[in-house]
Amino acid sequence: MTLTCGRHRLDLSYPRVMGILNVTPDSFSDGGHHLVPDDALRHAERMLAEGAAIIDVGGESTRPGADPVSPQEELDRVAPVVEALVRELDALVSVDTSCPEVMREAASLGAGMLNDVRALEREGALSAAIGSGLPVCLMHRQGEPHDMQQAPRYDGPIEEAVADYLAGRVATCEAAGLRRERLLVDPGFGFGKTVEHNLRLLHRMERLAELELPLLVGMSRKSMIGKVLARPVEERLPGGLALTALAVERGARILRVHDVGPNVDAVNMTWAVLKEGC
Ligand code: YH5
Repeated sequence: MTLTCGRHRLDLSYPRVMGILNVTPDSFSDGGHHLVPDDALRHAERMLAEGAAIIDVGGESTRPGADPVSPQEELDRVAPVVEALVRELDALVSVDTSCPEVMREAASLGAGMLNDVRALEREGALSAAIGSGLPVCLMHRQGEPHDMQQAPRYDGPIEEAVADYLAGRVATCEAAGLRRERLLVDPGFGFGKTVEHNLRLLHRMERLAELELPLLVGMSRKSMIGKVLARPVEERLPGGLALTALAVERGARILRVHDVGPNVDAVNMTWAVLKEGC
């Protein structure tokens, strides 16, 4: 129930919140192409004060239709921010990357976790992750960001497809020498899934709990909320809080979110009720 994340230990005996820190040029920029680590640092500081246990730093936009980013560009975006968060805030930093070079550099800069939306499928990623010594989140997806939302379909129940895929990746990682104690799994909401797929996957998430690994979920502001409620991205927080409560009830142990304070309250309130059943 405790994950060793570099020099940090993460207690997962209760659900924790991971704050999202995007370092793509459209998020922190001075109007040109210079990232501003100071803004990123202040945003992270606020998320930690609001109760985030982890800061997830991502330099590749994996939104549907996003352009690919070179490893060097991703490294240039992510490395200064990881370094600053570790040095200035002693934060538990997770790095949202599929790129082996970024994994290695992040680990050497003091990151505590790797978060890979491609579940270490890129060439060299599995051995880079093993070498990092860090825990890794393996996420399910169908297709690649540029085409994944075109016509997602699954033969049979989606939760079975997702559970089978994740079990297969866990087996591959273990066979390569990545210890089970270092793995987390994530159903990958929005990654090659229709709204109906996403809703069913959350409804049946107990199927994924059968993998007996910590479950991480990311639904914050995603289009499943937008489509059900007909809300633009800036009005999706209440819908997201409902999903957070349901995910906690169905076994999620890390909630990856933009709005940390409100989600910490939703998690803690839900947990207070669930604890009564222990
Ligand atoms: C995830 O689910 N997602 S990046 C579209 C949006 C809002 C948010 C407005 N990295 C996940 O956050 N890592 C991303 O619509 C992730 N799990 C894990 N482990 C996409 C994202 C987003 C996309």
